[in-house]
Amino acid sequence: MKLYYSPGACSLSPHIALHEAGLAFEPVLASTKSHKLQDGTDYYTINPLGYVPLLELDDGTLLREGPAIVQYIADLAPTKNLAPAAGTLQRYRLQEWLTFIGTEIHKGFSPLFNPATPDEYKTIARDKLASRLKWLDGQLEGKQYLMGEHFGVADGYLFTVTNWAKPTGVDISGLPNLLAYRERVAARPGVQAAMKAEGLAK
Ligand SMILES: N[C@@H](CCC(=O)N[C@@H](CS)C(=O)NCC(=O)O)C(=O)O
Repeated sequence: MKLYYSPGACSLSPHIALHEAGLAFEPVLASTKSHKLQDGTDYYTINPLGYVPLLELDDGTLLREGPAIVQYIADLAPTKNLAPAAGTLQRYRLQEWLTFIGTEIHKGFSPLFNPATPDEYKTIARDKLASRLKWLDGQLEGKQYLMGEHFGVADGYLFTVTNWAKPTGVDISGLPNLLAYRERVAARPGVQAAMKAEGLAK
């Protein structure tokens, strides 16, 4: 398998999932700025949408969209408990989290990275994110991970997108459960390995 990624982008989430699953894969850097691979290939010829993550299976099949990709990875390594079994209520609970993270948090941050976003809108986006993150902080009270005791693919995704709080000026210093959770996730060897591979940790 190949994972098309850009350092620190949302593709860190499947990158973490692949390390946590212990699967063999080739990371392929696809810059979100130049939309080129390191060998100069135009990334749009691989993903016409131009964004990461993208997973290329061994038979050449392409799978897009982070929440789908991480569930596919989790299902390849069922003994790692990265996702509850398909068809169970807990699996829908995971999808509930992945959708929340994707639509309310991930895409809440996106306008803050866009230099064309007017400052007034950035203020609105930061306020909306702050309210979502405050609710999330309450949800993490007394929990190790989003789904309870086990680390799962939603945790890799939430960790990835909350990494963006600092560079975008979203203040999470008053959210003790989220801060402790982020430290717990960051300390995992699979997370460290993905961070190192992307040049985000030593
Ligand atoms: N809907 C996609 C969105 C992915 C996405 O927003 N990727 C960003 C990085 S976090 C990207 O590659 N942006 C560059 C671009 O859109 O050209 C998913 O959830 O996987």
